[in-house]
Amino acid sequence: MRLEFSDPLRESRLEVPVLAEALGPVPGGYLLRGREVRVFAPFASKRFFRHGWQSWSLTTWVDLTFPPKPLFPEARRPQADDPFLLEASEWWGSGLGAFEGPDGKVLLLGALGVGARVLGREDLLLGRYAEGEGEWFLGYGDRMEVFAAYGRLLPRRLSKGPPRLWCSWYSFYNRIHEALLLEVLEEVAGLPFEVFQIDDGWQRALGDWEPNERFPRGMAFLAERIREKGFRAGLWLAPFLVTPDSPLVRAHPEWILRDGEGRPIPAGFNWGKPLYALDSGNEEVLDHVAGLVRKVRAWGYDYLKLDFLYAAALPGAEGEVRYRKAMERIREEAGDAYLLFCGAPILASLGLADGLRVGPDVAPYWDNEDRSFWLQDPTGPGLRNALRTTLHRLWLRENVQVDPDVAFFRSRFSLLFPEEMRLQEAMGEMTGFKATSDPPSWLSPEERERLWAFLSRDKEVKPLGPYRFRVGEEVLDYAFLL
Ligand code: 9PG
Repeated sequence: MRLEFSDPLRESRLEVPVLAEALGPVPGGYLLRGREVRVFAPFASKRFFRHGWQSWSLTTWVDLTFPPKPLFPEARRPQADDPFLLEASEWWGSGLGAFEGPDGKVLLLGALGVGARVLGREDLLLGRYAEGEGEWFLGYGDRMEVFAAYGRLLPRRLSKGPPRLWCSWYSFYNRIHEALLLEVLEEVAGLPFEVFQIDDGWQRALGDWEPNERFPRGMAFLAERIREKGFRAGLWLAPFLVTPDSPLVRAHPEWILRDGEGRPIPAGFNWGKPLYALDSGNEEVLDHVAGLVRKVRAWGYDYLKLDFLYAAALPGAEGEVRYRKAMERIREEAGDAYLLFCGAPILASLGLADGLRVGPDVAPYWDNEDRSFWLQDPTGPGLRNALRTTLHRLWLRENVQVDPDVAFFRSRFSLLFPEEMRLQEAMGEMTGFKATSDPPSWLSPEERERLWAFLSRDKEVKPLGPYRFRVGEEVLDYAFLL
């Protein structure tokens, strides 16, 4: 069958052959249906929009002349992307894929259900659901309009006012303790933050979500101090992640996600240890995680950063239906708490998350070349990786509050140049999600002034091109980093 795209203004017409059941036209394109759909671009394209699976996974336009390179070490693949995408010798994307035509217009194939992948090969866009059938959107036209048309068909949840927050991770990492956080709390008290979020480092172990010895008065105590200052209290959790030595693994070996032979499915490698996932299809696991959410809410936390969520969807697209059910349960349990999903399968999180991290971690440096170049890993911490993937997911702003990760204002303990910091700061301005980890005591008076302005003033943002934006009075160009 041939689907016709016409552009009345420019009197152009494009006929696109497809192998799929067509359900009819929708604004900006057509609806298709099938387990597998094939779309043949009537033009040769080298540029393919490759959408990574979860928050940290590479999302950018790739050149189809060069096949994907293997990511090392292998032990890190499960936390970098849908393992299938990383094992394939061709360019597959998660949920959607697109070609850029000779005139700069875009032909986009995007799944409307969860658990799909899209291959880009020569003139072929091949979409496939890992399990069962589903619907697809096929659109052609101006790049921004096509992505917007697709986004309008995906689930939405827009909570009011993206948050302004202080987060402990990118200054102290896991070396946090009660006295330190109380000190920072005093420092930030005068600044227009809404949330004070405690990150990784408070818990006894993965799977053992009780305060460690560095938090002698407990987490409810801290939440109360935070609220006294007029902030909402935020807490980091990785609810579906464990390490082989977690007490939870000994107590409930049957909760671990395993393959057909009973071996734990690898969930990555971090904190110097291999990672395992809890089986999100197991009702007892869901009860356990729901209990955890209830517990931290009762401690007084109503902003939850739920991290490493891909673990609940492993082994990849095949696990997304199960993931979504699990997260629906958490959403219900959390009530009106703000849920920031991180390390999370992107499309399967829409409609459930309030905030969604859409790129890798930032760091107080531009790039770690050993990891990005020699290990061919575009998901490691650093501003360059974070900006690249975040830029290509800004079209999700109409569906969820997108979190570009924190901005830096400090020169202390940082290798960033002011121009680099500015590029990340502007991401906060474009998304409205304004966060930093800088303790005010690390800042010079000018830097503090800058942070104050960032938090208290919203700037007008106008796209001038795919990678150029006017932000307030300034024009920022991100094209060089791609
Ligand atoms: C806490 C951190 C912070 C951060 C999260 C997440 O190995 N990895 O691939 C990997 C990726 C991201 C990551 C940690 C490890 O960071 O994004 O904001 O909360 O966890 O540990």
